[in-house]
Amino acid sequence: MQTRGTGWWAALAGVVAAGAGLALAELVAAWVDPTSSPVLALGGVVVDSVPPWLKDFAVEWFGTADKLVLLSTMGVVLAAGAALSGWLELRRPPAGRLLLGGVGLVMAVVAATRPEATPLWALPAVIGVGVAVVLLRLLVARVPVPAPPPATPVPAVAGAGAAPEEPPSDRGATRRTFLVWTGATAVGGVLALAASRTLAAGSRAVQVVREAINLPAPATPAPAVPAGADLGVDGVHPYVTANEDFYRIDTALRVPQVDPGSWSLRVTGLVDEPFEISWDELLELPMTEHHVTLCCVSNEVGGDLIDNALWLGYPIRELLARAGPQADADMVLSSSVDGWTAGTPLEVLTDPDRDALLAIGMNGEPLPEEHGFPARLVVPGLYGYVSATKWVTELKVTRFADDEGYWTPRGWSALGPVKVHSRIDVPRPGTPLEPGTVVVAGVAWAQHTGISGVEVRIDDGEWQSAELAETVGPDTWRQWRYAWDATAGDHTVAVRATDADGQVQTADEAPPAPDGATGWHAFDLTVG
Ligand SMILES: Nc1nc2c(c(=O)[nH]1)N[C@H]1C(S)=C(S)[C@@H](COP(=O)(O)O)O[C@H]1N2
Ligand SMILES: [Mo]
Repeated sequence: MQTRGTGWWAALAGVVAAGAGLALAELVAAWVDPTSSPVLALGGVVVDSVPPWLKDFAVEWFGTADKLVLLSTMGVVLAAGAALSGWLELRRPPAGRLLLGGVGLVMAVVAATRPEATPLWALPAVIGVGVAVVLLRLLVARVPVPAPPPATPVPAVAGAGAAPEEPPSDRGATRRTFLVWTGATAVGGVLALAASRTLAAGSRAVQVVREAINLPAPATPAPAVPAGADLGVDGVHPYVTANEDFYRIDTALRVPQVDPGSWSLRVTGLVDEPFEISWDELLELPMTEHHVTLCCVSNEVGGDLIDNALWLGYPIRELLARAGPQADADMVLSSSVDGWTAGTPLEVLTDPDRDALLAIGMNGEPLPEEHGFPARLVVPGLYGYVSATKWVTELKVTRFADDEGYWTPRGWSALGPVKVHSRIDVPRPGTPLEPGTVVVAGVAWAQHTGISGVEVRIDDGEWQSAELAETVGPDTWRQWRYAWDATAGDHTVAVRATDADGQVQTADEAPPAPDGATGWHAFDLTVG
């Protein structure tokens, strides 16, 4: 079965050659632009082509680890392809090199056609795969070949010795040669990868700039958070979420690094006076501070893709007023440095009673890089996918009839107002409970309308009013609490909220796509 062994060596050669090529591509990418990595570019295409049901599934199962899962899956698929190329190169040369080269070509095209790409972005894949193809040939040529089957003894011919039989030690040497070449290639790949990481770390200048920023004091400060906004129930999500605990959702496989020094925001499209504003100009403007609860449309009933923060920013309506939107416009298409877009109703952004912000601060700090540094949009009352553009660089005033945001052609609604919802944070399902008073508590939200009531139902009983915590206003969630006199046995607990317009959270269950999940958060508990 030595022939099979040979195939495995060739597969190993394929994996090592392709791995070293990709590592080299990373190194070139670190020099071209960190986001030009062909692997990330390919991942970006996968992310962009994900249908809504698969996105739901990924978010539901892996939450914020969905990117890690995607990259690991890609790693496995690429490694399998590389192994196949090694095997093909051994059996049917040059099929292995053609496969590798073909994949490399696709990666080059993919990288060069990403929304934020320049033609130079093809370079990492071209160089990386060029080298991988050469390495593949070199390594496969050194795959240890089993000794030929013992030849039938050739009768000695006068004047010439019999062909000397290959001594076993020679085969060992061949294997050693292969392992030395393969090992050296692997070491080279690891060094290239390490060098690319060091280069990338050296370009962490943005982080340094961010840490040196002193945010301006707000001209319009937010009202103080009342002491009663947090009910102090253990296990209930705090009223304000710490930055490091704030949920993160975006399509960026690598957090965009945006230097405020070269950042600007353009206001364009159907406006009388298009203009551009720099970071320094923005910091001179009178800032507003406002608590807003941000929610993802992919949030399942009972899910945690929702958080609340204190944002500091400049009202978007002021920016739009300066540009002067034309009468036929009804939408603002905001774009991020990485090409992601959101379509937001113009009337929401120009509403004098709604603090839609071009935010630069989050809970007293400059925006964390993964939450959109240096500037993003925050719009009370709309799901993030139609409003909360991070790393924002352009506001294009346009029409729903002419433009659409990133998620709309992917099966999500063009309009995304947040639906009235409530969630039980404690007790968690499966917690052992004693008969007597059990505190049931959680949060409820209906951003920009506000929550006017929360009710709890035990089994098939009557809906009972819960106690509502204080809040700074209608744009944030609200904690609630209900003291349940629990009796021994199995029970079902459910919650529903009512918004300030009197709309009651529906029992009808709907999935997140196309415009947000509905239904009551309810589950079983065992007491005693
Ligand atoms: N540039 C960019 N901005 C984006 C997204 C994105 O993919 N890219 N996702 C949006 C979505 S779907 C949500 S729910 C919010 C999440 O913001 P957060 O990560 O700060 O919580 O960002 C929005 N802004
Ligand atoms: Mo989202």
